[in-house]
Amino acid sequence: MGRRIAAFLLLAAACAAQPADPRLAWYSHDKFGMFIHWGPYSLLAGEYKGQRTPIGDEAEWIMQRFNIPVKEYREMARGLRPLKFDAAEYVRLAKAAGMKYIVITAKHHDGFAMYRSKVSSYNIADWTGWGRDPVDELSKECRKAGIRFCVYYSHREDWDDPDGYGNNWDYDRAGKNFARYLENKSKPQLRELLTNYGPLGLVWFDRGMETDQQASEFVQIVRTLQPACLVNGRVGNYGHELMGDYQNMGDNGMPTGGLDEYWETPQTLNTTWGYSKFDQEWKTPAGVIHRLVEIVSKGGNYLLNIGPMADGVIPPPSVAVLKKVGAWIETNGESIYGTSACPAEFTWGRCTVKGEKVYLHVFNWPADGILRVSGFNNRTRAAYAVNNPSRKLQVGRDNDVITIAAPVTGRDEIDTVVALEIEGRLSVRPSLVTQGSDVPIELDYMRAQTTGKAAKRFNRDGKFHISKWTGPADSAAWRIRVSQAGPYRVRVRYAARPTWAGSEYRVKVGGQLLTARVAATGEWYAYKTFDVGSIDIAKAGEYEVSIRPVADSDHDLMYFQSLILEPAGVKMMVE
Ligand code: FHN
Repeated sequence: MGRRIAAFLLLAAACAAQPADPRLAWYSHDKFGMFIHWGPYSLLAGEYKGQRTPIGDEAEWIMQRFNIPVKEYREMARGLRPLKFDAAEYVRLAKAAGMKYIVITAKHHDGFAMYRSKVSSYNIADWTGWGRDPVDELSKECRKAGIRFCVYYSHREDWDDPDGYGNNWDYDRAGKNFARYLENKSKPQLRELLTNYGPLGLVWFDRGMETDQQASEFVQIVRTLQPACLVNGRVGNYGHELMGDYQNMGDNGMPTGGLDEYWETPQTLNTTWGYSKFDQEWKTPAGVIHRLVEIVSKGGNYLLNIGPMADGVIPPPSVAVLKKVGAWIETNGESIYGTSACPAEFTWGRCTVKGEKVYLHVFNWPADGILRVSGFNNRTRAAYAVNNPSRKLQVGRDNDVITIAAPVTGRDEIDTVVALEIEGRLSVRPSLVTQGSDVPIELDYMRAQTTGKAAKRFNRDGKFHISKWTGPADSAAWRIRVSQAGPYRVRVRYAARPTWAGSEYRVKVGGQLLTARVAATGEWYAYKTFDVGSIDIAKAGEYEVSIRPVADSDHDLMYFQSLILEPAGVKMMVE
């Protein structure tokens, strides 16, 4: 092994980690939360005057989908008297499912408050004559049970308020005063939620905000009234930099690999968030467990939604699925809570890491019953199935591959978790990017090893990139195996804001260096591909490739997407 490659392996072990923010400690430990979408739309249950919201559509959007007049929707909402609502039952279910936090819609886009609000009488306690406050009841039951209580608040969208965003069928868009909506309803209601329900784990904003200034005012209200309370990424404009404490994937979204930041994906148990009597497309317990493991193995949190019916009853199929998920977690929870991402993928499943243990999640046992784990540099101590820790499994090595003999009995058909005890912290060999014949080598952000502050991130516009790098210690690097010697064009694909233009960066391929200056591409995420120069690869073999800023600065180098090595004579399509 060449000296350069060996140095790179050391670098890989020290790849960039999430910054440890103590406010996020509970969040990164807990991993699994319950999302609840509940409001007057649950009464309509996906049907308005014989028209249905189709499967795959969102039943909580029914007011907007059918342009239901405010007056009519308000009358309908009077009928929301959830006589069977039992907050303790909700919390028991979350606990039984292994969920550690609950986020309930305190106000969704229809503008109806699901708590007793002094700001607007259009709320469940006063408007319906029911007189109870489910947010209050839930917050108290959560506290008793040790579950973190959190609220969802749609801060921009409001189809009921003449000045709110989204209702252009009852209200003339041109006549709206959005700032007045923010001052008169949205901010005061947020203050109520932060004042009347004890400590909140987090506030979950949705649909972004028009300007950074407006978004930062919402963040500020949370920071002032409850400094420990977290704010999700959707508080801010989706097209701009993160303003909250962690990133949200798109609805039901999943990144292709691990990210170097805190993130969460909101997903739902069927295909709608609010209750629809038509939608019976429930995920299976295996589907939920595999998603949970995939999310945790990529360093994220799973916020899984239920949509209670108008009477307060949670649809029985969701209860059944969640209880089965909980039974698996009851046995295997140590492989989920408090773990961190595992940067390796296997044909048989995934892995999570805690201290000197790697949890191997086996979704499909190989036919010969031998689990093969490649890519780990560590020596091993022992292995056992988490559901039967006293019976040690045989561990061997076949060159670089760790082999573990499957337990003969007690395999879990959804996910058998094998704990592999290793010496020291997990060190994973970075994957080798191998060149196909005569094709460009594309080194993307996801396969990079990041160092220093450089971080793989979600850009909230639905794409991913590397950012946060401001100096020479922050880099992205790859190991490649080149099969074709000769000249190569080097191109870099990135987005850069106007104020970042002119910063120098350096691309290194083996011992060859190229230096270039960043060009502005637009205000935010306008990715473009730039030619950096050419290099000569004298012979086929393994090389290290890296990119980093040349000097320290007070801003990001770029939003990096990929580095492309293009053999001379092979043309790539670039935008
Ligand atoms: O529009 C909403 C939708 O109704 C639901 O609340 C989801 C949950 O993440 N968020 C929205 C759009 O992203």
